[in-house]
Amino acid sequence: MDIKILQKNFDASLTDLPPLGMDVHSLVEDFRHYYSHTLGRDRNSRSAYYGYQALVMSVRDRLMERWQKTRYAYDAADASHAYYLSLEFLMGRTLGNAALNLGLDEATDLAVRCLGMELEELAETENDAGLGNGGLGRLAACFLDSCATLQLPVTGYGMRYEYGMFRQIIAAGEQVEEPDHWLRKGNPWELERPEYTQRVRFGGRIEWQHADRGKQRPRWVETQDVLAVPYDVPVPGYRNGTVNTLRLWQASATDEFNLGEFNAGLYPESVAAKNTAEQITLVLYPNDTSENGKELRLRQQYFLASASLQDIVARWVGIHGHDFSRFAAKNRFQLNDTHPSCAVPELMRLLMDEHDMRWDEAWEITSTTMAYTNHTLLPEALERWPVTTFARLLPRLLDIIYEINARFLAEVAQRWPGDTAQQRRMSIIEEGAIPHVRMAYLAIVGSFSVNGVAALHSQLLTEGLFSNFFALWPEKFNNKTNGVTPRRWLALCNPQLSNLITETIGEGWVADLSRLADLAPYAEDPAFRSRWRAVKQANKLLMAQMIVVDCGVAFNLEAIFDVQVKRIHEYKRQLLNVLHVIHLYDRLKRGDDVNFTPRCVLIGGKAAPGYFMAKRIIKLINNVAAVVNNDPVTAGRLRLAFLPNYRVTAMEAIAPGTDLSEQISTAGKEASGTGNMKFMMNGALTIGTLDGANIEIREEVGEENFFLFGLSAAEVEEMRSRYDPVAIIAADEDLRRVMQLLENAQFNQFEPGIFDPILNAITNADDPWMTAADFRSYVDAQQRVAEAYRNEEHWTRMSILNTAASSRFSSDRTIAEYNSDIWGLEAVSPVTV
Ligand code: 26Q
Repeated sequence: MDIKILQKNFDASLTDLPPLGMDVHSLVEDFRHYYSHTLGRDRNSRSAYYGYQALVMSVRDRLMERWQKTRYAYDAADASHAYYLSLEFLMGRTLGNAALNLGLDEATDLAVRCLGMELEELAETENDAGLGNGGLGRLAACFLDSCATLQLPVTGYGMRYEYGMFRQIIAAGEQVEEPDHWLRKGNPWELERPEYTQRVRFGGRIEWQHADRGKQRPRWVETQDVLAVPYDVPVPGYRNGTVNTLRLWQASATDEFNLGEFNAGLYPESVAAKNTAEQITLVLYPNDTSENGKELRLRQQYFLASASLQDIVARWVGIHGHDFSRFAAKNRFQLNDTHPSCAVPELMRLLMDEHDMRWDEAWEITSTTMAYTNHTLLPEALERWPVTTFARLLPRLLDIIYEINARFLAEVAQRWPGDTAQQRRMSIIEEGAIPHVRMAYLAIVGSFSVNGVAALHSQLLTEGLFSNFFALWPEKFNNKTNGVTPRRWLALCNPQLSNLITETIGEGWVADLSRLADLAPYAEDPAFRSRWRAVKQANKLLMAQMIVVDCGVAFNLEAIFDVQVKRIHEYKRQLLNVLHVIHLYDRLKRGDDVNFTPRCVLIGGKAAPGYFMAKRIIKLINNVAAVVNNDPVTAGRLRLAFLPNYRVTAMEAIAPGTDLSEQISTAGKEASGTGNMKFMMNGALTIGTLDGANIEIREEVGEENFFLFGLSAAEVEEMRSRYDPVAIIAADEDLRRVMQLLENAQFNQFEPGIFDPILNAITNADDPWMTAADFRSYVDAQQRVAEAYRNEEHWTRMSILNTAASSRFSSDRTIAEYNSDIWGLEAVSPVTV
């Protein structure tokens, strides 16, 4: 055949491939083809692993065609685009979610059963993509799902860490960290894109060169360069033909090794540069608060910001040439906390140094395209970088930051004439023995939008941490209460409840969670309640099976499943939870057990490897568990288990089986929380403080369906100066007994003194988390929980009402608000009907 004709057909077929079948038969065909022809396995070598591989290839083909169509549709619509820049994307597993969103869930199930295997056992072979610490990283993943479901042109930019969040093992009650080499078996969900490789520069110095009209032009020279190689991950919307992109950067050395040194016999030296370069994406930092000053972390942050912006700007230039007049109208950058905030000076640098733009024009573009989301109020968590580190690593960026600051401080001086103290307070550069760059201030000054992640959090930002900036620019500040995707966190993780909901109110709720409100009337229907209860019991059984395997503790299915899973942090007060368990244990020991409601308490979460107190709290939980679970007096009535290696996939089994969700942070400290929302969607009741999104959860479900306790944020601050935990303990018989058990080493008989730091923290008048202050109120609320649980019908009614009232906490609602208030994007459908 003539090559010309072949070529023409080939081109046409690239744009106009016939769609792959979405029916069971097409899928089974492909599955068999990949299993036997591509992987070379047969009926004598059935394996879950190869079954998984074959299934992924079949599903992936169907993602690919939609992915391409989505890109074409965005291009054709000349659509505005938003970029979600984040050092973390906590994606978890992909197969089940991809099958659900493509509408292939039943077909995949049947295909696997043709091979005599179970879908679940195949899915279990997939590692979690654990490229994040906790809430902030998982929020980014939920947001991507919602953007694709709302058909918004949004691309995630992140890091392809070779090692994700460490695997947590518990040995002798203590946390041991193991590396998470999640890519070892390969990652079938990513597509390497070497053609879009970018070069990121570090170090060196600035040389000023004469340019035309007497202008000086900076040249950044003698740099150490690192290549950024993108890997694209498809992000399917819910059954709508859209597949968006998550682009993850991997660092790669510019040269394999230094040949000169290699030839001179200096082998280790010859590969040193390669190692330094590739270190950048080697491992995720496992801290969920800023560990300040670590140079590698700043390298990571700049690497992400620079590679992403270069990629975006290069694409713009490819289409529009050097005309940037519409750039600001067409692009938005959402900064996930300050971690990617180097993007502000980096965009300035690219526009000025690489594209010849003048300051004012570059600043107009930068400050109308950047938007910043804050995720914490804790002052110690705010990012600061020593100016010296910046000067060494990113000299040109520091120059630009100084210039941004100078112009900004002039504005401050105009607004508060003569008030130099105000200038010092608001300066992007914090003066002192070691001057620092304040990344949050850089992000605020460089952005047109600054948001918190729950109503209380946003209010506290404008009243406290950022009040000066709020006074200057009130219009910049806004709230975007977090949400979670109902696809993963209800439809996928809780098929039984999903089926019951769909049977009752139809299937529209998955893409429109407001429909869940239609469930509320059924709370009064005894037959429905009984079905609801049966689903919860079935989910409790599944959860208990996991717990017995992973913790070696048998949970009683009649008991309240009382769960706190999240990062271990003093402000989250896992300690308060343990004190309550000790109190219940003490009651049983004393025979104070009339109407005792059986309770099984599960606590799970990782501690930052360098966080001493958090690790000691894990040890306490495990030691208390060992005593409580082995004492015959607790039989059938009280259990405590610590779940090792809490992660996205674990939550998928936990949320459906939980009765009681513990959201017990010191008020004013938890920015939002998102686990609280997952539990609520799955019909758990919340025991919680007036903190973060708990407040909004309570508003939505009604105070009668929420167990409130503790001081409010205002009361916490008001009480601080006169806080006297020793007096509180003395006045509270229950707390006194709990403290005595701890002091008498009931939980550390052979480990003297190990819990002294915890005892000291509780009794310290300066305890920032005021654990003792809320103990009484917490125990009383738990007593109300226990009583409520004894009335099965009433509890079930409340459970239904929680799910029914959870629609506000869909990340679809959150993203719709980001879009209408910040991004202003138009939805684009790739389906040409
Ligand atoms: C910063 C610099 C150096 C090293 C690490 C970090 C770092 C990394 C991760 C700092 C913070 C984080 C993560 C913070 C986080 O997860 N915050 C949570 O965000 C959720 C989503 O908005 C909220 O629901 C939680 O309340 C908040 O704690």
